[in-house]
Amino acid sequence: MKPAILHVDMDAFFAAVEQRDHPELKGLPVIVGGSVEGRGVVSTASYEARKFGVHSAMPMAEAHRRCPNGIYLPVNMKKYRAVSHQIMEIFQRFTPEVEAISLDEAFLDVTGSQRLFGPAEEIGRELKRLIAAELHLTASVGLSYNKFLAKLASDLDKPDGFYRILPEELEAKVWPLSIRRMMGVGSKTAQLLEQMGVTTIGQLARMDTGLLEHLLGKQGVLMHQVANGVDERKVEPVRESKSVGRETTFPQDIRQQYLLETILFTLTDEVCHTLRSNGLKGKTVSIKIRYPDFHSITRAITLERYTASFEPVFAAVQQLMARNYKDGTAVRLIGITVSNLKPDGQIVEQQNLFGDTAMVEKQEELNRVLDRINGKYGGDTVHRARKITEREKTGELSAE
Ligand code: TTP
Ligand code: MG
Repeated sequence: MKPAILHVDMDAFFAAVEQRDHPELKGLPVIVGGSVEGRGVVSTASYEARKFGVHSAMPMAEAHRRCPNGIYLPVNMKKYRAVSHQIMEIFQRFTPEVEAISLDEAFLDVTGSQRLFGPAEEIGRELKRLIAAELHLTASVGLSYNKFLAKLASDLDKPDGFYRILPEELEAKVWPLSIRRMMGVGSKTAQLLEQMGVTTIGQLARMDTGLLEHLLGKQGVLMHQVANGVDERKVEPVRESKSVGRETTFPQDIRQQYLLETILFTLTDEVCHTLRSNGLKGKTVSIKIRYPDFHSITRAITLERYTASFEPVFAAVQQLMARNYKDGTAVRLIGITVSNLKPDGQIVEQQNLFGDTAMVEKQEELNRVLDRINGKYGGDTVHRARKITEREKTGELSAE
C-alpha cells in the first residue's frame, strides 16, 4: 500500500488557545511571550498580530514597537501542555503511529488506518473537524507520501489549511518553491546555493549529486533526495522507556573533575537538544563512568518533574558527579543518559505544587530560543558558555 503520511500543525497555537479562552480577544492582535522587562521574546503571535510584522523569537520590546496596541499575554505552558495532550489524544483515535514533534505538531502514519477509516484525505479532514468541534481550535494538515512533503504541505495552506501533494504533483507543486522552505536548510546553506543560482527546490533536484556532496557533504546528498521526493524516514511513535544518551571515550584518560564536567556539559546540551527536537521530556538522569580497567558504574537520579531543559538535567549531572566521582581518579569514558521519557504533549503535571513554575518556564523559553536560533542558522551558532571558575580548576569543589 502506498504510504500516507499526515503532518498536523496547529495555527498560532499559544495565541489561538488564549483567543479561544478569552473570546473578546478574537480578531485582535494577540502576542504571547515573556515580559519586556525580563527581556523576553515572542513565543507566538496571532495572525492579526503577524500583519504588524510580529513573529516568534522576536524580542518583546521590538514587538511593542511594531504593534503598540497588541494584547500582550504571558506564556501559560501548563495550559498549552494540557491542550496538546487533548490534540494528541484525537490523533491516537486514528493510528498509534503518531510522532509528536512539539506541543502543537505531529506526524501520523495513516497508511494502514485507511482500511478502517477511509482514504487518508478523509482522515485528515476529520482530524481538523474534531479539533474544531471538541477543542475549538484550528489546525493545518498536510498529506503526502513522506514526512518531508507532508510537513511542507501543512505549511502551504495555513491557517486552517488542508493541502495534499501526490507523487505526480511533485514537479508542479513543490519544485517552484524556494529552497528556504526545506527543513534543514539554514540561511548559510541557502545563501551558498543562491549564489550559484539555485533558488528553487526544482533547481536543487536537478543539480548534480556529486557537486552537492562536494559543497555540502552528506547533508547535500540528503537535500537532493528529498527535493526529488525521496525521504525514507519513518514516523516513529515514541515508545515509553526509551532513553536518549551520549557518551564519549577519551583518547587519553582524564582525571580532572572540571574537565570531565566540561565534557558532560556539552553532552548534556546535546542530549537535551535531542529530547526537545523529538518533543520529549525525561525524568531520570544517569551518568556512566568507565575507568581505565573497563570497570563501569552507572548512577541515576530521578527528578521531580519531566524536563528537556538543560539546567535541571545538568544540575542532576553535577550532583551525581559530586556523589560518585573523586577528583584525580582516572576516567576512560564518560556519558549521560536521560530516560523515563514521555512525549511533551502527554505530560500534565501539577506544576504549581512546586511553586517555581516561573523559573521552569524561563528555562524552557531559553532552551526554545536557543533551539530556534540554532535551527535557523544551520546549527551550532549559539552555545552555552560555561565558566570554569578558579575554584573548580583547583579542585576545591570536589570536596562537596
Ligand atoms: P509553531 O507551530 O512554529 O507556530 P504557531 O503554531 O504559533 O503558528 P503557525 O504554526 O500557525 O505558524 O509553534 C508552536 C508553538 O510553539 C507556538 O504557538 C509557540 C511556541 N513557540 C515558541 O515558544 N517559540 C518559538 O520561537 C516558536 C516558533 C514557537
Ligand atoms: Mg503551529
